[in-house]
Amino acid sequence: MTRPLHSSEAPEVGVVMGSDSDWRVMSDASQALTDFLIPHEVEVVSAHRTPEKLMAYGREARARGLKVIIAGAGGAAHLPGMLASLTALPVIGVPVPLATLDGMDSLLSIVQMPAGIPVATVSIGGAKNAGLLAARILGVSDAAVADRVEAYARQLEEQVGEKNRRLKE
Ligand code: RP5
Repeated sequence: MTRPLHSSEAPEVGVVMGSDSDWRVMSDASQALTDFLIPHEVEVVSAHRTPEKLMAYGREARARGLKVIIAGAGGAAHLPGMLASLTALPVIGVPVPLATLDGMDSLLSIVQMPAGIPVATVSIGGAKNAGLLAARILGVSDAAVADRVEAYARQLEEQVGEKNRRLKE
């Protein structure tokens, strides 16, 4: 499954997941990136079922021009941590909740990285924030993206203001 959005441009973010069954959660990351006009690719890479692909993806990501990797997995969720060990790119981990254990297994296996190999872990099922965090990282060196992040923050602020006005009507 490769769905490069804005396909005329080289992808800047790799959205990877351990299984196509993770797409129900990970599509939120892709949507956020699309909303911020960030070219990205989507790929299933399983740490356990496709270990050779995992190694190649991690080792080649930087040379292919990716700047951030968002990796989601559930259960024994080794994908984000393994990718972080294979690349110097920032890796954002998304714990995908499965039917058992409510995603606590995914969260703990992604967040408990050994010192030296960081994974920026978002909340269980927090794929949207993973996309937004990737936008903020890219925004450090891309003013147009940073402007969109600021505009989005103002939009959220206005929404809260509007809700407060309605409460008081
Ligand atoms: C993990 O196993 C995947 O990330 C997924 O969350 C989970 C179940 O995968 P499937 O059996 O649905 O393919 O590696």
